[in-house]
Amino acid sequence: MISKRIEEALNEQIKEELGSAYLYLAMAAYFEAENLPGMAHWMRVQTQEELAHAMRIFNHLVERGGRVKLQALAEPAFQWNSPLEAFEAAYKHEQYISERIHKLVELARAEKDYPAEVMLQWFVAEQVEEEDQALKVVEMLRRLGDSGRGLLWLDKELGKRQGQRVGEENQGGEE
Ligand code: OFO
Repeated sequence: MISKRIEEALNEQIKEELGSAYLYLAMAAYFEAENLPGMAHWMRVQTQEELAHAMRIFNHLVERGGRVKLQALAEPAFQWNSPLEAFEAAYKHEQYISERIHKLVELARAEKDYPAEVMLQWFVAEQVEEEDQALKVVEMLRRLGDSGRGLLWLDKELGKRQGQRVGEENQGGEE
């Protein structure tokens, strides 16, 4: 069984992961509107990853006899002034999520919930990668400055990101 405190905290984190998916989906829509398909692709892959993160916690709760309670999501931003501003926001968001994960690990330790702690260790490592990925793009965009050609090159590069894209599941299949 799982304690009420951990159950609540994990439910809160499911909301945060779904909120991350919502934010990146909004960014995907922004990049689509800006005619930057590579960046939109990057954000669609990121959205799918966030959904998988939420489901990891969802499944953990189910396996532990906890109850999943989904919560309302805040409306994400709609517009950014530049690709740099969007990726800076993504980086900042990942730093925020890392802090939350670290707090959850502390809580799991305090409650002596070792299964939750082990499950959360995966997220600790994942967050290092999440921050690194976003920061790398921020740094490249800063280096490119106002170069339009540079932006198109980077868009192509980001379009090569591996992974499943959100919205791709039913392509060619039945609804
Ligand atoms: Fe779930 O890692 Fe990003 O937010």
